[in-house]
Amino acid sequence: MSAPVTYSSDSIVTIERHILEEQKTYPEATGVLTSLLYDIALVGKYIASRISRAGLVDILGATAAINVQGEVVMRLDELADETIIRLNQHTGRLAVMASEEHPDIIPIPEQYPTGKYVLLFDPLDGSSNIDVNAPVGTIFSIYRRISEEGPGTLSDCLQPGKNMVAGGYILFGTSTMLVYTSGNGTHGFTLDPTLGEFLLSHPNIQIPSKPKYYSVNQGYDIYWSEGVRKFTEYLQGKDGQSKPLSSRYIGSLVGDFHRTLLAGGIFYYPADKKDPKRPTGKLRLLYEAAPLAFVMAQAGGYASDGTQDILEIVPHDLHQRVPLFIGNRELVEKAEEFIRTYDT
Ligand code: P6P
Repeated sequence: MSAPVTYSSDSIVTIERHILEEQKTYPEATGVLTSLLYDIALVGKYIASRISRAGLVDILGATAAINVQGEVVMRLDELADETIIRLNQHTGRLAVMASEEHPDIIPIPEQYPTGKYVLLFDPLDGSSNIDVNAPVGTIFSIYRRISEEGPGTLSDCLQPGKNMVAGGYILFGTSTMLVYTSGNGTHGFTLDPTLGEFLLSHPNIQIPSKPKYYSVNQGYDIYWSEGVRKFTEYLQGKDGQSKPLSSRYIGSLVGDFHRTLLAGGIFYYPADKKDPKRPTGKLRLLYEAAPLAFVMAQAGGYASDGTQDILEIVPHDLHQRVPLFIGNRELVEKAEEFIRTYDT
């Protein structure tokens, strides 16, 4: 890993310039990944423009469509999904795509050339929060294809997070931010809507060493394991040893993750017994836990399923769910310790 790119404090750096500077640190780079990241930024600008008007234009309200997760699909979900597909399918950069909104892999139409990368994404996570104006986000991960050539395959998509070439998210909140890593540190860019540019606002993000918040849906603690309950009591200072952490929970993964990354602490969505069809919890490995784990690892944090590093898990299914504990390493490892002690 080469040293992260740095800039003088008074320079205005667009995401395009930052990505180009990063590309220069890889002599073998051909610029395809750079262009792919440009396209992700373009997706962010486009969706931001539509979301900011969501309250005004009649695109609120759920469609009749139900996605593969059995969740009612909001029209903005479909818009984000279609936008990402349409912006990327013809470029010749991708071998295959996969989306939370599609049960199977999304092949590149045969009239277009295929490329060497794989794009997995959750087009608009937390979309149930749109109607209440809470933050929502797009999460993406990029891999190199494993198959030699021609149409990409399911195996190209089922790679462990440690193979990821780049990953990140676009947060549509009080401002629109794009946070990504390509293995050279984690960097945040804020969209200046007047310029239509993502500007470098958070270079080389590092999770604060002093945790501030813990973030979990405590409404479901009756469904948790003993270890998770004990860990939560530890975070609340009920063991008499530790100071309590403050609690924050939005119910939108990208918003809860971003706060954890910038303020320090831990977010977790544990395995729960709420739904027998979902014994490992609600969050998906490929396009939620793994990209966020890569971003967090590059920011000095850690992500686990409660027993192992998220980035080491080899997926067996596109929409596989995993328990997720992500944030300061000391807290995530503490969760693993409680689970090892009480649940095994
Ligand atoms: P719960 C949103 O639906 C989502 O997929 C994530 O964005 C969020 O972290 C989680 O579900 C919230 O789930 O069960 O706490 O409402």
